[in-house]
Amino acid sequence: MKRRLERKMCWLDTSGGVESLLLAMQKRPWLLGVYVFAIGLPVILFISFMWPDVRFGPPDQDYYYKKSDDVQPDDPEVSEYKQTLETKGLGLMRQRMAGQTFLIMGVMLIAAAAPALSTSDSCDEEFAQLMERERFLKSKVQKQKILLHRLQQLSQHQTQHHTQHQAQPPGDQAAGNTPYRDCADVFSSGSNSSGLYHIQARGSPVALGAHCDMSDGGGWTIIQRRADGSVLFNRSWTEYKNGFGDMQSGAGEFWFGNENLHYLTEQGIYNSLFKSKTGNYSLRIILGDLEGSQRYAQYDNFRVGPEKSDYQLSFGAYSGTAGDALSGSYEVGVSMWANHQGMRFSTYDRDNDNYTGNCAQEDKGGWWYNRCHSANLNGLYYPRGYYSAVTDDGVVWFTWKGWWYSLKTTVMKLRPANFKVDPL
Ligand SMILES: [Ca+2]
Repeated sequence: MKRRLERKMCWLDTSGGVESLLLAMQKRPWLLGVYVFAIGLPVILFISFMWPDVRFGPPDQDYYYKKSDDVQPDDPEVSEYKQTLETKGLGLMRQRMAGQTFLIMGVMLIAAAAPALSTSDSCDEEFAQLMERERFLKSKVQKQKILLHRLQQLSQHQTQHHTQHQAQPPGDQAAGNTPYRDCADVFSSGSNSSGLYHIQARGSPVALGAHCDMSDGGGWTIIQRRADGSVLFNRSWTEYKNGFGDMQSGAGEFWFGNENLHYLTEQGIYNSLFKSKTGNYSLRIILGDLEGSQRYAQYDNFRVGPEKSDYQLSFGAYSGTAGDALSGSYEVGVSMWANHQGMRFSTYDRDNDNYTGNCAQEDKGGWWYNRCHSANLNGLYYPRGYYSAVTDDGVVWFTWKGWWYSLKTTVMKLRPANFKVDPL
């Protein structure tokens, strides 16, 4: 339907007008002869019809005879002959008129058809251009459809990702500006539901998923979780460096990663009181046994150094209910070999401890071993609590359950010290 309309419009637009005729003659010079003939012949015929005395062509013998002055007007023979000649002249004139009529009709037909013939080519060209334009637009529409389809797929993917990882609350990150520095930043931006969020600590080259605990006062960035022994914690240096485990589910076991720990604790954006660049994070450790009891231990100024220091550990004052296992200050003499303060991180494939052997190998985890530990939260998971083994390789917090009890649950989480008044 659309093509037929286009063709009809083309004929209407180009079949008339002096301009189109001139254009047609420019393309086809022989049309000039047609028009000269079409105009000139009717003029000649009109003149010969109106003024018979004007002759075009050779003399007519009968006509000259009829006009001769030698013939006597009163002669009967002559009169009869004149009548015959007049009759013949009338017939001849009628024949001429009929011929002229046919000629004029023919010329008119040619004149009428010529513009149409001349314009048909230009119309076809225009039609071909329109068809080409239509093909071009169709291909462009097709490309746009493909692009739109891809954008829709991307949008769906992002929506699924968004749903899985918690809706991002309004704030700097949602506005595409500064990313969340930690879970306290997320909490301060208005989100108070626990789950996985994207954060990027200052200095960190990449953003990463972090589990945020918005209970317990909110704003906690979880750096370690043990829950059921489903994840192996006896891992290499690189794995501890980058982090491992189940970050997707809300209760999965994982290690946040030493590199991330370093960047997270290095940033000093929340220390408004002391303007200190480092050491302003509090570490809170929540421990649970098989009987359902929970204890906690908290340390101020928790910090993990860069990799060149082997992720050296430093922490401040202890508070809590589970005892100060990290410093080993619970018993005179113990801290000499069980204090984790200032210890460098060790894994089975990188021994940075103070022991002649390899603590990480013996105690089945990566940790800031000394010689070797009184806390081994990344140790081997024993599902029944109390265990017996060659070494104290369980999930140990000595000051609560001793070396031979492996804890059922552990959570290590960080929050800026001046985030808010601690509810505990
Ligand atoms: Ca060693």
